[in-house]
Amino acid sequence: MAKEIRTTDRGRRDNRSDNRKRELFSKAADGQALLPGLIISRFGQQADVIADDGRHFRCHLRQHLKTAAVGDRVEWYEDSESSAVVVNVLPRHSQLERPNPYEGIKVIAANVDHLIVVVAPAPIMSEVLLDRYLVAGETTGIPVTIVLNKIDLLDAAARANLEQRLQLYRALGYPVFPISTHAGTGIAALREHMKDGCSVIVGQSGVGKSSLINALLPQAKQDVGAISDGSELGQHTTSASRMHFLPEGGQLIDSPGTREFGLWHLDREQINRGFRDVHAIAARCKFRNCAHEKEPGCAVRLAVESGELAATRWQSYQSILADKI
Ligand SMILES: Nc1nc2c(ncn2[C@@H]2O[C@H](COP(=O)(O)OP(=O)(O)OP(=O)(O)O)[C@@H](O)[C@H]2O)c(=O)[nH]1
Ligand SMILES: [Mg+2]
Ligand SMILES: [Zn+2]
Repeated sequence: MAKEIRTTDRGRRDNRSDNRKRELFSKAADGQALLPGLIISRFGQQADVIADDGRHFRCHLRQHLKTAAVGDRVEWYEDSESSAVVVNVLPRHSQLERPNPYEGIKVIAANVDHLIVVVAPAPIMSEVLLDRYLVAGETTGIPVTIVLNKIDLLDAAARANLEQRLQLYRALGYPVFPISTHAGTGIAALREHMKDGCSVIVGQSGVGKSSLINALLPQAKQDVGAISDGSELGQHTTSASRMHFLPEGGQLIDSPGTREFGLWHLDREQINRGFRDVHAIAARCKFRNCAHEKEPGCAVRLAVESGELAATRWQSYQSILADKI
């Protein structure tokens, strides 16, 4: 089972302290084998790791690995019969984070490939809120997928209206999946989409995120319809983040931290990058630092007038910039 001992330096270790390197070398000198693995659950100073041979281990995390998150590829070793230790987190290709008032940035999930933003006609389908999630999503660099849930509530006219509103997002390059977790509609297509890679589901309260997780993973048994006001957040902080394996392939990370995703303050730079359409058109503004307000030669305002830029997107942009929501 033991893999070759690694004594070479690579990736992130480069900028770690000499102490850290000495520690690794001494570990190797002890004859301990460092094994590759994946964090599938994380709580306190511990993590559940699945080894590449499929065995599960509850591991302690070395002190300096506080930011290790579900989805991280790690190196670990068996300390004794009953104990294992993660000593190294390998470089990530993406991460989902949220600001934490006490500890700075907190990583919610690592190596995520799909950020799934759920919207629904009830409680309300709001472009401003969707755009806000898209801005937050764009800043992670993780490709965003839009899921329109509860289509069972729509008659033909309402359905056509929502499809038309979402056509704008398809044109911007975001895949849109209309589904109903109640009727089971569209779930198979979404599964197919999520098959390669690791997904995280985010969205406003009540859109059906827990219902969707249950539809994708019948054994998940998430609370549905549970009120998630501020008072509930406290209780959730103790529950662990967890990676689930989807039956048809792909993984799903479910973390209490995703509740707050996208709801933090966004700065102007993030907002500019987060609106793909505005960002592309702004390249044609006369002034490079154009605020698209009253500047002469503003291509963005011109695009709003000509209809090239959708009015709803422009309203969202201004409203998010003014931090009105
Ligand atoms: N009509 C209909 N209702 C749905 C559908 N999916 C979920 N719901 C209902 O929407 C409500 C909220 O669903 P949840 O799955 O708890 O929503 P959530 O996004 O997890 O909400 P929070 O945990 O508060 O963030 C529940 O009453 C569900 O039964 C659907 O496809 N159609
Ligand atoms: Mg829920
Ligand atoms: Zn401009």
